[in-house]
Amino acid sequence: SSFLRQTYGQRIQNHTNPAAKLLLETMERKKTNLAVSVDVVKSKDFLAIIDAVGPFVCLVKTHIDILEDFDYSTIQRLQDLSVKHDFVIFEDRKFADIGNTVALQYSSGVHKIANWSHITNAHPVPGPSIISGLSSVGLPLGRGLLLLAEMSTRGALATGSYTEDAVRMARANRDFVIGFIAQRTMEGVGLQSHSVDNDDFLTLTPGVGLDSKGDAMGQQYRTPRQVILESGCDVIIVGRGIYGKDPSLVDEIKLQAQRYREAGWQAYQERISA
Ligand code: 5IU
Repeated sequence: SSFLRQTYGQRIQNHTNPAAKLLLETMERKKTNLAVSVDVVKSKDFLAIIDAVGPFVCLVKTHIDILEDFDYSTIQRLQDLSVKHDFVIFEDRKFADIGNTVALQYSSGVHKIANWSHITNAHPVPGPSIISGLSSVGLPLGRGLLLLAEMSTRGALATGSYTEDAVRMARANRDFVIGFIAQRTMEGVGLQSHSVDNDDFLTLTPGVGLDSKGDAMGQQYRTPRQVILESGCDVIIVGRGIYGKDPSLVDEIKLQAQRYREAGWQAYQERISA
């Protein structure tokens, strides 16, 4: 039977990767499948939003390269908040180069992503060598990788056989690849119809909004219910739907985080009891 009927807690045993286990444990412990994506350019706003949403999320997704006043002390503060509020860190780096280059981008530069981000992600476009490059850095540190199997944007090219090949690449690298960024579960994708899928991957899904259908730059939003219950995804990733336009409105940000958390958890409870 499907992994989608199991609780997050039951699914911990299906995983060996420490980052996958940590995420599932956090979801079970805090009773939340909400991740917040914090795309703001000032470190002060970045940290204030994370401190506000921290109690309600299992994971915080970052784009560390958009901080205009970045210095490494921001990372220390992010890590302190991750301990204070008990959430996993996911740097949405979307690596896409040859193995040797992504290994350097992951370990080095000013951001040193592998040092602090439990989870990162990569485009499968270069083929399996991108996984070996990243895993040479990340696996010894207990990190996990998500492959970008699909995207939320209108006209995305990651569809059909590209998506199926991404899933095959993941199945061949179960130690490091813990799941997908996708719009639906990849369970059974690319398998013969009679074969059983033994690989419990995590599906993290951006493009989630309760009040808007999209933005002016191709983003498309679906509701937590569509994502978790109807499409079998595991984590909803919400950005502007939660922090809106004004990062100083801390009470409003907390209210929105609670609202998305409830919607996501309700959809999950319906799913496991179906
Ligand atoms: N993101 C998407 N769609 C995708 C992928 C990543 O929106 O298919 I892959 C990122 C971009 C942004 C966040 O950091 O998720 C969504 O932010 P909003 O909820 O503000 O649209």
